[in-house]
Amino acid sequence: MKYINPVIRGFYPDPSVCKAGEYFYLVCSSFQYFPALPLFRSKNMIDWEQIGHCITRKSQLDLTDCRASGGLFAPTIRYNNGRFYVVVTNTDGDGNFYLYTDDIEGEWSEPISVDRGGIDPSLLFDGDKTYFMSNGEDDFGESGISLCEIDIETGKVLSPCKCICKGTGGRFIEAPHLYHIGEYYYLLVAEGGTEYGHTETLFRSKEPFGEYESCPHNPILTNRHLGGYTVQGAGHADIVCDDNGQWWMVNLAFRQITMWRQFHHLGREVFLEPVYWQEDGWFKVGADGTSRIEFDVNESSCTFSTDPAPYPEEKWSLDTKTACYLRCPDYDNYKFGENGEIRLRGTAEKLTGRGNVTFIGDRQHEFECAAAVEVDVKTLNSTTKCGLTAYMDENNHYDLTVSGNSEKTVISGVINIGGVPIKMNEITVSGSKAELMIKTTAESYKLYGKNEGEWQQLAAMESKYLSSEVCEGFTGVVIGIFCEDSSDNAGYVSFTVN
Ligand code: 6LW
Repeated sequence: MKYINPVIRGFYPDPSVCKAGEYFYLVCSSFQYFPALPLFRSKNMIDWEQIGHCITRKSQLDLTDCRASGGLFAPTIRYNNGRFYVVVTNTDGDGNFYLYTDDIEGEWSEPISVDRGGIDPSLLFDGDKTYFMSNGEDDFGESGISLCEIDIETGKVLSPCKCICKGTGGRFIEAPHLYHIGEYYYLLVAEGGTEYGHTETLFRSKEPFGEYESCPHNPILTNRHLGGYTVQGAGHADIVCDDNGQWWMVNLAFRQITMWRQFHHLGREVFLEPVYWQEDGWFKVGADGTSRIEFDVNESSCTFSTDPAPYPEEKWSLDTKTACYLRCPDYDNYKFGENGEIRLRGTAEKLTGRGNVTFIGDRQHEFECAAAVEVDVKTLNSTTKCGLTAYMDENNHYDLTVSGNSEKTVISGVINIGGVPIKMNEITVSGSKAELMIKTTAESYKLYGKNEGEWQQLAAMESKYLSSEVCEGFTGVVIGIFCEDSSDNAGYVSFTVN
């Protein structure tokens, strides 16, 4: 069987997976974006469909003033006795909590908090016990992966919390997942940090609280030695078994821009690796412990082909199932019409700020992407500024802005890097609509406005200035439309996504 990685492309980090009935379910982290925790479904682990989000109500999560790359870090999804659980940390709020649902297509519960520190929480359902783990300090001041038992009805901690693993020496030990398989408890953790030194390591013990022994071929997954290879940063993994008894690993990794450009701007993405159990009761992963683009998987081994990968060109759109907003959206400012029409009402909050700017976006999934929208200029106020943006965070985004009225509409290309806005070029257009387009390659963004039927380039900039290496943080580029209007009687501006 052949497949192409990433199996979910664009900013979908920290994947966690479980199986229920004929489907696999997968969640990712979402930071300052809302609705939170994108939820996917698949029958074969390769083709994933986003079916919604686990957090959809402000009562479940208030992201007011949330920092870029703050908010919700890595979640874990588990299924037990007909119920789904997702456990996660709000790094800008009350720490660790979980939600549950008995209907995966419906709403999730209100949060139940767990009075334990650390990030990257996970659960193991084991007989009548539920174990909770995270990174951080235990009750005795030891740092590493700590484990305790909780009451899954209330979230109450039932046992002392004990450090069970300190890793193999890599920095930032995190993302623990514990599995009871046969006679062993297997513990997967990430080490090395989520950048180019990322690794995944494996441990096992006959008792949940240890002693854990380290797998002789740790790290079981890393691309840190594959200099110049597209796929980097492999780690932060979870495993699951399919109906044929084949185990699979999902992990995050990212695609660097080009061979010699160690930057990534599409975020950390979801990669799939086959898992091969060994006679000694350990397992191996992927192609000799590496994450690759194109796998051909057999029962006992896999091969991979070399670059370049056949990634398609993307036509960006805004799908209400996958779209996201910043922090705490006021849904009254968004109205959805027919044929791709979206009407946005601006507020005094700006795209360059940390508030609830009127913004709706969708991830950029492919290096090569074209995003085009039209603004109905009749709907502009003299106080409106709106447009199309390739957005990494409030300080780093490339925008096409529209202002003016139906007699005189100005389209500008504005590059924001490090919080400094630089207006590149602008055009004045006439007619009933302002047409905007962002076109990307792996290395660049080009921004166009339409003038008398011709696309005119208004700005161009390298993609590396939107990368995590430059901007910092854990997210990736989201392409979106936005509207700002400081007047008291702001109206709705009509956009059409082409
Ligand atoms: C996440 C941590 C990590 O909590 O990045 O890749 C953090 N690893 O495990 C944010 O995604």
